[in-house]
Amino acid sequence: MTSPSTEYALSLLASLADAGVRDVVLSPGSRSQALALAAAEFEIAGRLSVHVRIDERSGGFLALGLAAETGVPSVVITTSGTAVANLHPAVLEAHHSGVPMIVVSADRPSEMRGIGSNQTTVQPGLFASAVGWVRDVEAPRSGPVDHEAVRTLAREAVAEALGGDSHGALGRSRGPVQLNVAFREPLSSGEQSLPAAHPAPVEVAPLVAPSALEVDVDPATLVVAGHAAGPEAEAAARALGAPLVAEVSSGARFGPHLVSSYRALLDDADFGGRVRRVVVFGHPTLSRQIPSLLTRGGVEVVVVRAAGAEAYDPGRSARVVEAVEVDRASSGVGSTDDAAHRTWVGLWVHTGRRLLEAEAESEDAADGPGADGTAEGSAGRTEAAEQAEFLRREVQLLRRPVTRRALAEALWRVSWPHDRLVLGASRLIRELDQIVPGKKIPVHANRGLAGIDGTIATATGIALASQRDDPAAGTTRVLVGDLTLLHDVGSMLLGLGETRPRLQVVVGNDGGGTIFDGLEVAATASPEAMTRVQFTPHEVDLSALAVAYGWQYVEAATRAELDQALVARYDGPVLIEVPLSR
Ligand SMILES: Cc1ncc(C[n+]2csc(CCOP(=O)(O)OP(=O)(O)O)c2C)c(N)n1
Ligand SMILES: [Mg+2]
Repeated sequence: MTSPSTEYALSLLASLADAGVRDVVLSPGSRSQALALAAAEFEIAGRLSVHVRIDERSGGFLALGLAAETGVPSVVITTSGTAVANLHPAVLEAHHSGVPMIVVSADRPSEMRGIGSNQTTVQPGLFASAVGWVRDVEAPRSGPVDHEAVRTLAREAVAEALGGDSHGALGRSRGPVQLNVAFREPLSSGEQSLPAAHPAPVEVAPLVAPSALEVDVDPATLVVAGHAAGPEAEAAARALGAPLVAEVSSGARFGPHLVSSYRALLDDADFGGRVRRVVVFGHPTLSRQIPSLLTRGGVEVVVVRAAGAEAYDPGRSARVVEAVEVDRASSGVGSTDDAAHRTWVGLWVHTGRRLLEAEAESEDAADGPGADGTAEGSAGRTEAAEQAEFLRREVQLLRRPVTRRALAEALWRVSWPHDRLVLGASRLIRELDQIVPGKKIPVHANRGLAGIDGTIATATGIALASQRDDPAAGTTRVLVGDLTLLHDVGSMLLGLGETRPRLQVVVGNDGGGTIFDGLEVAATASPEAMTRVQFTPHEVDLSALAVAYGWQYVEAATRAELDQALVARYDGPVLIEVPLSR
């Protein structure tokens, strides 16, 4: 005889799989045993991928990474009590970045709540406003399961996570939902008979009419692509005849309108100062120049609503629209191919490029050859001597320690559209944002709340999903600072039987959080105090951590070693440590 708990769990997982769910992340626990054991059976039957993690915080971010890559809601199953609360960071990030996720939290039945029962708290609504849809399901009783009711509930959960209602209309942003399910003893039974599959994936189609954007007669429009803006931003910049400022994780960092060194240009009166209209896609978070431009007087701001829960509107005065369509006719400007628009875009693009080149040259000069007298002019030399000199310099360069800039450049150089790049919060993502040229690399970053938590788990989810779904998928590389790695080091734990992703964790180790060295207060505060409470120094042996978790480990102290480490073939995940100076 199967228990009502197991019958219900089988029905629920079958319904979620039918509705389109593909990934289930779970952690061990007693109250959730029926769901976990059922999930294992669905995996054997090839109807769900199951990922097991001991730590729910890792599990939550793993689910976030899986959903970020697939666009399909992932399910994360927990037992009762603090286990549920450990999902909170991932749930918040999912809410703010618009990633669909279904939390299925197992709970005590109503008669056991509110009386001090073991491992029992108030679970429905635990995530407060970060979760828009919560259902508290009464513990299943004996008798046949109402499959139709379960199916409706599962479809509603999937639709809500995708930002729609059960009729498929897009109502709000994508994000996390919570299905709290009570279970009574017996909590499961060993016997499992899986309901037949009736796949009918829930689809949510946006029903919005795009708002028209006129091309300006005197060009003064700028397109900003923040995190996850997507290729629409690039297309809009071209259609509008506008320069494109695209953050590194925008998914729009390419094309002929892309502007380099945008921070300096936005600060300049002849560039940023001449902007009269900004069209924002995605969620910009990486510079102070963008919010400052959007809050300046005399600048019209159009924000195309991004995936996250809140529209980006630092000046609280933007026209927020769901989608845009460029309207050439009504502005009277037949084409953006006129001299005025070409000049406007060309100035931004060329000046930005020149600024970037000049910066690169000055960095090369700062740490380049010269100390040993090799930087003198080459007048009067033979071609062969010059060539030899050039090679000698190149070799010397390769032997140099890695700078943040060199690290960012190397990572960008080795990555291609079939790879995935994940960027942790802190200095290194900003380094990439400042210097890397346009290239269609899929870049992910948890920019909803820009936490340093969960980055390894998120990247693992992206690696696992991309490598499962795309036979041509390359390597997932995640670039993190040392504190970001240490914060989520538990996510390096891959239990026996878990798929080992093709994942490179590249850690720029400067012994603490050097981002805080750039705080204004660092100039006047006590250096000891700054070090102790902000930099938070450590001397963790990262190679020993890799050994402990059964990962491969490579130290890349020079540029040559780094290039080699990034393109080498590994069997499973690898930790690449790059020492950086504070
Ligand atoms: C969960 C969380 N806690 C704290 C912070 C604040 N924070 C931002 S960056 C940072 C330090 C990052 O250090 P590291 O990863 O070593 O990068 P570095 O700045 O040294 O390159 C901290 C603690 C945060 N963003 N998220
Ligand atoms: Mg650091």
